[in-house]
Amino acid sequence: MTAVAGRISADQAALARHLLLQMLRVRRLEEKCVELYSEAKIRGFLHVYIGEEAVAAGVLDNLQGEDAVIATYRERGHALLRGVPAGAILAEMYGHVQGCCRGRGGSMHLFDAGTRFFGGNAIVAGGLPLAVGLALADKMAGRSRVTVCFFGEGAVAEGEFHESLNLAALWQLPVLFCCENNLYAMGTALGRSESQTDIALKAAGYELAAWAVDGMDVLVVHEAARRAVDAVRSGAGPHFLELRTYRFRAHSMFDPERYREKAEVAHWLERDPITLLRNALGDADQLAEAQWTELQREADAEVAAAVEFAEAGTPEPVEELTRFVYSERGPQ
Ligand SMILES: Cc1ncc(C[n+]2csc(CCOP(=O)(O)OP(=O)(O)O)c2C)c(N)n1
Ligand SMILES: [Mg+2]
Repeated sequence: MTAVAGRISADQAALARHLLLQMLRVRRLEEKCVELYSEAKIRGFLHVYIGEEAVAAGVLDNLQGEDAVIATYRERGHALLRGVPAGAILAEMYGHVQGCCRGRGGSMHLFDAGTRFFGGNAIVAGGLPLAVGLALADKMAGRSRVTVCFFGEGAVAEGEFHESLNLAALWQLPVLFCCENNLYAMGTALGRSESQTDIALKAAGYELAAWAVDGMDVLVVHEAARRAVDAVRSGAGPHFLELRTYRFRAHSMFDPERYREKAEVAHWLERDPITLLRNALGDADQLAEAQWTELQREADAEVAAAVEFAEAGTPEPVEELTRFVYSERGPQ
């Protein structure tokens, strides 16, 4: 595995630039959401993914169209990189009908069956049993699909985590668990709630392959995820990645952040996954200033178009609000 810290070869440069753009797209969208939230254009909860972009970018790049993805309430980046249009995401944040859930889901419940992005889940660990169910269905139907489930390390304290890993291993299901270990569950540091803080070790106790990975180094994440996804797809049973990362912003927009030192945040900011990769590419003469400018322009243009789309949208008419309480498809 070549770390970002190492020199990037010419062969790797195209992939590295591609992943840099993916991370930048997420970063810019998240920054815009913070801005729109402070202008009260977005209401309700907002949990941003800034700092953790290498995880979603490195993992999702290895998936195929028929695979399935599940994430948490910090899921805009996962949705975007899975292929949900930025406009449909932002319109959802505005509560507009043009959103991917007609504005009914909002920040924590993005969902898009077309790209097999099965949420967005506000319940800590709530996605794991869903992922196991999707993987069980694929196994029973003999389909060679992979289900990838992202969740925070806070999920380890929930029963669903243990039940899901146990059943996935017992039934050898095609699922990849991706634990985004950013060291905090709201204001609770991992060591204050878990006697064993080595999460990969804990997962390995369920008899599945589990690796800890530097979640700030997108090339390392990409390589680890490639191996894991290939193994799962080839029938080698469930795999587990503990991606060690850090969120640069508060837990949500309502968090006064009294539980961590500024020096700790500053330390992790030095390992900003975007800066790390940009510098490594520059050091290897694989990213000219004009190329970097172009990547930023591309990410900014996508977000600007998405804002325009969301702003032009409309809320659900009041008379439509009771639709979808019951299925409109009729008996199957
Ligand atoms: C079952 C459940 N219990 C409590 C909460 C309240 N809650 C919301 S986010 C959160 C912390 C989760 O932390 P983690 O899983 O590490 O994810 P992160 O926010 O760090 O990405 C908690 C406890 C919840 N949403 N669901
Ligand atoms: Mg966490």
